[in-house]
Amino acid sequence: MKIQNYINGEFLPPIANGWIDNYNPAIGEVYGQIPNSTKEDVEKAYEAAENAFASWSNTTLATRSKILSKIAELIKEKLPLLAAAESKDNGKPISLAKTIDIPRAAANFQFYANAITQFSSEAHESIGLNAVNFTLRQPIGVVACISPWNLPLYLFTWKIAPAIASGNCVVAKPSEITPMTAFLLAEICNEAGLPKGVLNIVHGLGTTTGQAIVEHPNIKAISFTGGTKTGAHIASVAAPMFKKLSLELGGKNPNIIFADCDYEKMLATTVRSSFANQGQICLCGSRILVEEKIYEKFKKDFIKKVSELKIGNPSEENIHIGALVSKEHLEKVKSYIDIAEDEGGKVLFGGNKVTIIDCENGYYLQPTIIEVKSNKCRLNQEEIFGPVVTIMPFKIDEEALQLANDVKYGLSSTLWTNNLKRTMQFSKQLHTGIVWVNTWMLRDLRTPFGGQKASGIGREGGFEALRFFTEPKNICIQYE
Ligand code: TXE
Repeated sequence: MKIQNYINGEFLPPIANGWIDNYNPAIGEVYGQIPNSTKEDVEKAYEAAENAFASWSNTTLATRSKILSKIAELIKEKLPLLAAAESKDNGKPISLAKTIDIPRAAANFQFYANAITQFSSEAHESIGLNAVNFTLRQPIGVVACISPWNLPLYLFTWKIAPAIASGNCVVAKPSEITPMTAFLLAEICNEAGLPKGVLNIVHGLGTTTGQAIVEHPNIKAISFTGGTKTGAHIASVAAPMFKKLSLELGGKNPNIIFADCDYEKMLATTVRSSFANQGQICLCGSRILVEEKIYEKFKKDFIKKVSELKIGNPSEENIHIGALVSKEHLEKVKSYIDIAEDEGGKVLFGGNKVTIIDCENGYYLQPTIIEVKSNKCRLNQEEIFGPVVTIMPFKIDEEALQLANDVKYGLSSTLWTNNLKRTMQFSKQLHTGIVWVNTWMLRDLRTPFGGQKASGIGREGGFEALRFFTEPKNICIQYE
């Protein structure tokens, strides 16, 4: 099947007729093709967006809200189709796509359908000067949304929904590795009555299509989620043009476990936070730090639980771990396991590729637990982004905090303790954008979402995203 670009409400092939193969990671076979769009396609998408802007930015909030709600409704209606497409494209268990990815994509639209009707700006009265200031928050114009392959529709819609809710028109690019649900979303947008040109989706490689979007002089803001290296590159291209940037990048998140925690809840959640979506979530807790007192017990119990996870064909309902997203990614993740021993680490569980009957060429890897001696090793410093976690013990709070913060990344952290004083001390001193205490991945869409340090700049979510996608303008009126 050939996916098409979505420009000005129409489905179009790429102008230069360049195509890329699309793989099904569960079986390692090509099952379709996607456009490798060039600068010309991006220009066409930009022009459609630019033409739609005057009208869309003047559309009432009630109308915008209604259209976004309709999109949410249609996503829910088509959940089985979208979940199957996501699982096939990405390799994730169908159960995960059905319960997390697709419901969240609908929730993103529903949330911003409501949020835009509640968004407000400030007024400042300059007392004694007979003046009043108010802030106009106007849409930026044509903006770009570029998203990755790990949570394809979930992250694509997390950007698009606030961008269009606040009156912008969008040129968007999903990952070339997982383009299918973005393509299906385009059909939904037409069905929901989204006016032509408000959302335009161009498919293609990061280095061609993505680069053309980032370089476009009139695309004034870029919301990007992806690798830290790509984020740095995009920032270097965008900075001289003074584009507004929101970058949600990689993580190397600590999962800090104290002996006084609710042990069973911690254990069950830690299995999830380590291996959900084959460990391919930027929020996964890939460095597990355990208080020495319970280290040996935790090690034994954790290995046992992880050994019970079922790896298999992602289209089957009862599996926990599906395929990694691509052959290249599988090799990258495996290369970290291969250096474990040289780095003084010991593989406690897993470490091997897995062959699944009838899916012999799929990209399967065992969930892998590696015990490390130091936080300085590459396994603990670099984002692996797969089903690989490291564990190491610590003795006291200060040591745990120091280890937790001793990485270049700062996206999220998880803390397991029932001590309130410790909770507050860690919450204040952890250098991450998100701190989960006695839970993981509990998301309230109103909260600011994003990272510190090499995990990015800016925040998504809630009104933060609406602020990002609008330009504040100070109006100062003096009166007699
Ligand atoms: O991501 P890329 P990749 C991390 C993870 C992974 C690594 C590389 O560690 O192993 O990044 O993954 C588009 N201009 N994360 O290479 O390339 C690209 O087409 C404009 C963490 O797959 O960053 C895709 O749409 N766009 C992350 C998007 O950027 C460009 C999730 C992300 O792809 C571009 C994914 C360019 N020059 C990977 N180059 C997270 N934070 O959740 C690429 N793209």
